[in-house]
Amino acid sequence: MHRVLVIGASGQIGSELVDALVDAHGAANVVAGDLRAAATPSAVQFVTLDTLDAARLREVVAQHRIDHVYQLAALLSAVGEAAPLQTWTLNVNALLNVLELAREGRVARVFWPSSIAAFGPRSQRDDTPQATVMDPGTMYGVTKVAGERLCEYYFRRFGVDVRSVRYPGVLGSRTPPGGGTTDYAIEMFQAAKRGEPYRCFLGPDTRLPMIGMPDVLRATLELMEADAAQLGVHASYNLAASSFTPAELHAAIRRFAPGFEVTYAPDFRQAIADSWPRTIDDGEARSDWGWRPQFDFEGLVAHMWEAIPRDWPLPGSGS
Ligand code: AKB
Repeated sequence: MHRVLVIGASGQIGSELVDALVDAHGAANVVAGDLRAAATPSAVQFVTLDTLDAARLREVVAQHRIDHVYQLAALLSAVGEAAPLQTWTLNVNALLNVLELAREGRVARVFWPSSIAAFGPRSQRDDTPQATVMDPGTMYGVTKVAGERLCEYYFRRFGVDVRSVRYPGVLGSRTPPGGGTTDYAIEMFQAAKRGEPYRCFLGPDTRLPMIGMPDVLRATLELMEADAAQLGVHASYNLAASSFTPAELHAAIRRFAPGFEVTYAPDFRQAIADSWPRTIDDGEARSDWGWRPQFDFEGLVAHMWEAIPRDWPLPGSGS
């Protein structure tokens, strides 16, 4: 049992992670922090928190006797290109503020997610290994590589217990994602559920690694509960579930919605996707802490079709 703080608790992953942590530690031991409360509030205490405000963060951690922090606040790959400096400031300084708390001994353990976006055009794109060239072309990816280096530095230099996985594109059904390149997959489900056609911003054959929210939550909690002595990676673990293309996803969704139409109009996000891995080798996560995905591609599509609400707003609809 731990007392945990989730920073970025109203976001796509945070809003669902809070409930998974309640199941693991009890509602009384979970605090949700964000700039604004989630649209679907949880049963836990919410605190207004700008993670760039180090003094406020320190106050929240002390007041709630927090020992584990999940730092999820970030700007993603596509929105990050419209505001690169803001992306650097938020993504790197938010992590640094939490690492400093751990260095000072105010929290015992930190979780911070990296991403497949940490890889780049010269990385091996198929079965991308744990250790390879990392030359991201987006500011989001640059912050992920910098964050990984910071995690390893704080572990080696100060003994900080910080744990991390490189999330693939995440498919959840509670809170829409906010400006990623892999968001097309969720948008495709949204459109199909509404009975509307979908215009995809990536080309039909763009293969990307993806993962469903139940696997994301399990991976995150399992890594945080793993015995520290078993963990050989102190930057960020590769994590894989399934990899698919927009055309493959379209065909799979048509089994539930036979008339569903998709057209393709690649935009600037195509170049981002083309610089990322197609498939990931997550052998070290499997051998160090026993990672196994629960959902394959077919299972993920069936799960999402059930889980995603019909009335979710389409991107840009303003609703
Ligand atoms: C994005 O597309 O930016 C994110 C990610 C892969 O980290 N979903």
